[in-house]
Order: sequence, then structure tokens, then C-alpha cells
Amino acid sequence: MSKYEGVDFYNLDQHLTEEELMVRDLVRDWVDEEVLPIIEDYYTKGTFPLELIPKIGEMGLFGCNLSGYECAGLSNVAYGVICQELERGDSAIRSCVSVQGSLTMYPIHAFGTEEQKNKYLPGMAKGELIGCFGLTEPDHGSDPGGMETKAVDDGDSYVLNGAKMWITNGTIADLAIVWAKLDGKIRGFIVEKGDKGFSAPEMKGKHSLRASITSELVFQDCRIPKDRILPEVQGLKGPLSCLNQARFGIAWGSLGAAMGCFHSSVDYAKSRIMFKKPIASFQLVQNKLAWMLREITKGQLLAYHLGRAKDKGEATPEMISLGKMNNVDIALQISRTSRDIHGANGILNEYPIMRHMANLESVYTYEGTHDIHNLILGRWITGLQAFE
Ligand code: TGC
Ligand code: FAD
Repeated sequence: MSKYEGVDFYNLDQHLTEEELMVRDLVRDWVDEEVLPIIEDYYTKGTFPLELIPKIGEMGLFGCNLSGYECAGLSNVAYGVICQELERGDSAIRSCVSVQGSLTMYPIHAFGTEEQKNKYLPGMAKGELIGCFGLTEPDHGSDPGGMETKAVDDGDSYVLNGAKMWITNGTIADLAIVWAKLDGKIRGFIVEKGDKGFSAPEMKGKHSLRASITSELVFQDCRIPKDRILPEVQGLKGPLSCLNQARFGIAWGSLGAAMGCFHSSVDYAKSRIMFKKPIASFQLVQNKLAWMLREITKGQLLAYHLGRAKDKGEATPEMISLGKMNNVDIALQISRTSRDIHGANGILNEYPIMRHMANLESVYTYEGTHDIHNLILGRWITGLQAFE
């Protein structure tokens, strides 16, 4: 395949700062050199490339848009372009970084005590400690407010009982942010690997995100010290605030998967000869390529504007929902069109297409399903909630 040079039809690069361009190029080269050569193998084996974690830490990508505690303090747009480049490698790599930064470091940073921040954040920024985020339960996915995991106040400890499911990084995590009801109110707790009564068995049998670790979290009379509660937030807005951060990253990340598929499609269409001509010379194929570029370009403008709004503190949850749902939707459609352009070859692991397509099926569902985001927008438009 030809060297990947990015997709920038509307010259968005002119609006990125030097720092944003530098980090984007650093991650782009790293993905080309260290991720793409190994990822199909990990995907086939169904395991996560753990050896990448120290380098991700060294590059300062974990919690990169947080400040202090040895975090890089980059802009939200920088975080976005990082997610974009990582997901061109594989959604699993972006997922690992999203969960670590947006879903585990962010709640400690936003809602934790000074002691908690000092204890966990520097190690997490370096990738020495890995975190996960336990919100979803076997019977509560789109409606996390119905969660059944409970915490009970017992002297100098809290005792947790319940189960979480579909938890990215769960089995490899050193700590988990676990959302549970204490006296009927949702609270965030920090559970550490090795806490008695806590286990995190890996879930197997996935056809999607195969290079990502997905786990159950099980709490059976799991006793944790009182100083492991996140004191500064209660209610569903705690976990939902974290989701704003991660959904924002996905709005960018999904574009990376789409760009990878587009790049492969252009290359393939120019070299594949049928009816004695490159298939790129046929109008129907050009129509598909033009449509891909159109949707990627619109998605980029949306993500960029959202990022600058987030940098100014002006990105609302509904704006983030629109970004996540639109960009994942078009990325999934682009991956399917790309598979079509590659013909039978499109199903081979020689090309990244089916891997991206299968991954994007999960991305379409996690962090709020496509239709949950439709309903969030429907509520914003009409003032009427249609969830129940
Ligand atoms: P609702 O009445 O809307 O809100 C309850 C309270 O939360 C506040 N709130 C938010 N706060 C911050 N950010 C947001 N986006 C917020 N949305 C709502 C709201 O103001 C209210 O606060 P207060 O103070 O009045 O109590 O709640 P609801 O029960 O009607 O639920 C709304 C709904 C359905 C939209 C929400 O439950 C939802 O988003 N469901 C989807 C669940 C979801 O996205 N789960 C994701 C799990 S984590 C994951 O998938 C990680 S994948 C990681 C990877 O590998 O990359
Ligand atoms: P359901 O809620 O059962 O939804 C099924 C279908 O019903 C969907 O089409 C949905 O849109 C529709 N639906 C539901 N409610 C309504 C409604 N009111 N109106 C109309 N349609 C509706 N969770 C975590 O907490 N942490 C993680 O790290 C994490 N990682 C994940 C990794 C992977 C690979 C996957 C696949 C999931 C992960 N999740 C994680 C869970 C994810 O957030 C949930 O799968 C998601 O929120 C949807 O929940 P559900 O799968 O139970 O689907």
C-alpha cells in the first residue's frame, strides 16, 4: 500500500496549532511503524498488544488533555487527532486510550480527592497503572440509571455487591472506577486489583474489537476502604460526564478508521484491473470514492468545530452526541463501501477493511448506542424525552 499521508481535502491542517500537528504526526508515524505491522495478528489471536502500553505512556497520550499530575495538558483538538490516528491503527488501541484517559483518569481528576489524584494519576499517565470503567451491567446497558450494583456503608469500609459487564481493559486493569448505588444514589468507587471479593474474568467469543480486552467485573462482598469513594459527585451525571469526554474522542477516532478504509480503497481501485482498466476509472467506483471523501470531510469539520468548542468549554452533551453518532455512522458505512470496492479481497486480513468494519459495529453500540444519541437529540429538539 502507498504511504498514508492523511485525508485533508479542506486543508484543516491550517487550523491546527504547531503542537497539535506535531503530536498528530508523531502518533501517525508510530501507528504506521508499530501498530499496523502487528495488529492483524493480535486481532486474530483475540488479545491486546500489551507491549504498546509503555510507549503510549512515553508519548504522553494517556489523559493527554488533563493538566497537572504529570499529564500532558494538551488541547481537546490534540486529543481528537490522537484518537483519529490511533483508531486508524485499530479501534482497540483508541479504546484503551479512551478508557484510560477519559473514563478512568478524568473522573479521578474531576471528582477525586487530592490524595487520590496523587496516588493514581501520575502512574496512569505513564501507563504504569491501567484503569477501567464499570458502568454497564448485564441487565442495564442503555439505562445505567437502573443499575443494581450496590455499596453499603460498613464502619471504615464500603462493601460492594453486583456485577458489571462489557468492561474494556477490565482483566488487565490495576484499578476500576465502579459506579454503584449507595443509599439509592449513584456514586463512584475506586476498586483495586487484588481487593478481596473482586474478580475480572475476560469475556471471550467476540467477532468485533478482538484486539481489545473486554471483561466482567464481579463484586462479592468486596470491601474497600472509605477513602476510595469519589467525593465530589453523585447521581448519573458522574458517569455521564465521563462519557462526554470519551464520546468526544470517538467522534474523532471513528474518522481515523474511515480514513484508513478510504486510503486502502483509493489504492486498491487504482491498481485493480477489470475489463482491461483500473476499476478507479469507472464512474460508479468514483462515485463511491467521492461519497467517502465527502462524508469524511464533513465529519472532520464537525469534529474540529466540536473540539474548539470543547476547548472553550462550550461543547454541550448534545453536540457531543451528534458528533459521536454521525461520525461512527459514516465510518461504518464507509467501511462497508470500502469492502465492496475491494471485492473478494476485501474480506482478507491483508487489508484493514473487515477488521475496521467489525470493530465499528461495537463502536456504534458502546458509549451510547446510535439510537440513544438520536433520542438525546430528539429530547433537545422537542423538550420531550422518549427513552421510556
Ligand atoms: P437524565 O435524566 O437525562 O440525566 C440524569 C442526570 O445526569 C445529567 N446528565 C448529564 N451530565 C453530564 N453529561 C451528560 N451527557 C449528561 N446527560 C445527563 C442530567 O443533567 C441529570 O443530572 P441531575 O443533576 O438533574 O440529576 O438521565 P436518564 O436516566 O434519562 O438517562 C439518559 C440517557 C439514556 C441518555 C443516559 O442514560 C445514557 O446516555 N445512556 C447510554 C449509556 C451509555 O452510554 N453507556 C456507556 C457505558 S461506558 C462504555 O460504553 C465504554 S466503551 C469504552 C471503549 O472501549 O472505548
Ligand atoms: P441495550 O441497551 O440492550 O440496547 C439494545 C438495542 O435496543 C439497541 O439498538 C438500542 O439502541 C435499543 N434501545 C435501548 N433502549 C432504547 C430506547 N429507550 N428506545 C429505543 N431503542 C432503545 N460499558 C462500560 O460500562 N464500560 C466499558 O468499558 C464498556 N466497554 C465496552 C466494550 C465493548 C466491545 C462493547 C460491545 C460494549 C462496551 N460497554 C462498556 C457496554 C456498552 O456501553 C453497552 O453495550 C451499550 O451502552 C448498550 O447497552 P446494551 O448492549 O445493553 O444494549
